[in-house]
Amino acid sequence: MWTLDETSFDPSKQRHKETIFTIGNGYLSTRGAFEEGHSGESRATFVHGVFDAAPIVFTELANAPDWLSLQVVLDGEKFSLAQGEVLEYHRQLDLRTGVLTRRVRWKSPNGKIAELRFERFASLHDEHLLALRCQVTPEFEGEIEWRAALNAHVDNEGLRHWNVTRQGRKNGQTVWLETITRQSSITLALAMRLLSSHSAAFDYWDAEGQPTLCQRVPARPGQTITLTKFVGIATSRDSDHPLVLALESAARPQGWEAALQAQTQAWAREWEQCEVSIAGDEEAELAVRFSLFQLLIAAPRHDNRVNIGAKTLSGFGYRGHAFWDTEIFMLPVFTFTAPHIARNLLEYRHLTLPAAREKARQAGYEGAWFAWESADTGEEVTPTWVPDFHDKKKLARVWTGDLAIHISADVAYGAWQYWRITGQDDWYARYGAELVLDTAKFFASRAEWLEERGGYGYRDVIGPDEYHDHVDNNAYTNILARWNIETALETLTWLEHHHPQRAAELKETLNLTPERLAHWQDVAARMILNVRPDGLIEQFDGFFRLKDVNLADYEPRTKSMHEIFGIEAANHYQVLKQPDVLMALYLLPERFTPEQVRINYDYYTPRTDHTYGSSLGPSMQAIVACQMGDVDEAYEHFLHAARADLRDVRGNAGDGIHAASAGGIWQAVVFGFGGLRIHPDGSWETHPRLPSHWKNLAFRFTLRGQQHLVTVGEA
Ligand code: IFM
Repeated sequence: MWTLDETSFDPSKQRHKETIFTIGNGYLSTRGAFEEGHSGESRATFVHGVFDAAPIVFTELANAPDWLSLQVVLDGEKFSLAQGEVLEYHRQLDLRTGVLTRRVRWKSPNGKIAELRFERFASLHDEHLLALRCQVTPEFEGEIEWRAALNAHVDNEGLRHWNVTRQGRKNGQTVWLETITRQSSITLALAMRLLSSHSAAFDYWDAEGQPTLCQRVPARPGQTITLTKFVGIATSRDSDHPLVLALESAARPQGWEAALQAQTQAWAREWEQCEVSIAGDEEAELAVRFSLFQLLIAAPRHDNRVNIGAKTLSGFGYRGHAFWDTEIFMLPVFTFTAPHIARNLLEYRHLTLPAAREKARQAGYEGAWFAWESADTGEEVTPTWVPDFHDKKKLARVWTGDLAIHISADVAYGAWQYWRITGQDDWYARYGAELVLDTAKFFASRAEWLEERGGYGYRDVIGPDEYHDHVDNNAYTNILARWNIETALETLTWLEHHHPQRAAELKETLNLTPERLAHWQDVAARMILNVRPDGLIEQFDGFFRLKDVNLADYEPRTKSMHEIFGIEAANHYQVLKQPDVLMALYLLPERFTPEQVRINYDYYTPRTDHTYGSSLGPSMQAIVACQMGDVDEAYEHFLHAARADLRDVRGNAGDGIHAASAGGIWQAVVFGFGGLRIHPDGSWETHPRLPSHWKNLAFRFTLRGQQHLVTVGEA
């Protein structure tokens, strides 16, 4: 199944639907708001890298000037779903082509009937081009008026980011608008070129910040009239002359059909890399394709200075900030299907090394400590205080920016995995190795010798399970930190053999003296891992002494256990927001036996808040369940992840796509049900475990430059 369909409009679901009908091209995304607008909408376009200062969250992606705006006036009455009567309605997002279509048969309050068909896409072929077409077929005799605009009067839920610098009309059918962000001084230019099926001249309304072109055409019953709106968009991040680039981009397409053909071909090439099909389960197939689509429209193709935010470019949630969600959940999708995108995302981390080093230095450590929430510069932008969910008048302290140190190992893991899967040695020598070495340096300096435990560990951290903060020796953190340090030592040996000059350079710049390397070895060898003799790993020091809880006693519930217990009290219970120990076991399968995975799976699974905890959890839980052979349970978790956005089961999809979950859905299909394993020597095999109703699963992946197609099940 390739389409997402909506056959009636329900204003109460508007924000959710705007999110899932988001279109984009890796340069920007536009939420699925209506061209004509609707009250209560959350209309937004986000362009990668266009951040501006904001209170509390430090910086946020600025909602760009609106390019969609189009009013259709039928014999003096403005088309709007808020009035008149909707006789027919169908909205469809075609994931194969990235085109969003809406067809409405509408009766105005005065009884004028017309069919309106809107189509739009953000060109994947030309990332500075946006295209919109409206076709109106009236059932009355009279007049139809188009009012097409560019609009700088937009905001981020109340906060305005734009000043208008200039605007104008280039020729009869083209107008333009230039704006600048208020604090970061990023110029953004838009140019709008209209093509009409009717020859009447356009009037220009020079409204401040809203250049508008209007055309009135005669309406005849059954005769379709068409308006095409091409919009060029560019910023000072792309060019010294963004207005010129915007005008050129808007002028380039020959017409709608030509632009659409280029779009269709570009998407066909995209899907060739990563297509997944599941016979026997339309919901699962749509969910994985939708997830891929959402990741692909957020994935920077030509820019290594940006990352993908936790809500992609599809909503205001998390303000465009990027987390470990990228390296652990989304990046594998790109590493295995579109390595050029993965490389851009990792190079962003490389470019933000100075900020990561500064963060470590300011806290009294060495090496690179990446920001838990990262935006344009890589500086820490995690809000320090946010409104408490129990009482919005109170503030709650957010500790992740101070304590979630595992982010550095997550970045290192992403870089190392990219190397292992793509085999790009030169890239690793130039970029990846430095990420791995400098994060290891951080972990070695942050480790404390804990005399009473006879080992090294990390006090006062937060692991993936954020229901517990200020914990000592979080299993995920310690396991990944040890892996990071060991991998750095191996990396250095590899560099010395294969890229001796680069090895010497990095030893010099990172001050990797023999004493330091000996210390790394010691830290890794004597890292506290909290493993009991039977293989069960304690999530952090003292976890097993916390109050145990039977989550079934709280059912039915509609809230997370964090909300039920309260932020402070949740610390005292053995309840997890998301898998923690299991995540480490999943990422480093060579280091744990199946028996050890089983014992940890059995312990932690019933203690995890799968339904209302983190959206990052269910897909990972599904993968480990598959590995355990619990396919039915795996499928339940998978469906929960699959429905986070498509059915809004968590009630917050309006804030934007759950990007980590989207990446996790692909991983669950490929590594979980498909059972794909890559061995250290570069060979691969599959251990499929398909749900009984899946007749066939097929997916593609690329390993060391070679594409493979895996098919499992009935031919
Ligand atoms: O990174 C996640 C975190 O693990 C759980 N809270 C939400 C963050 C952003 O998705």
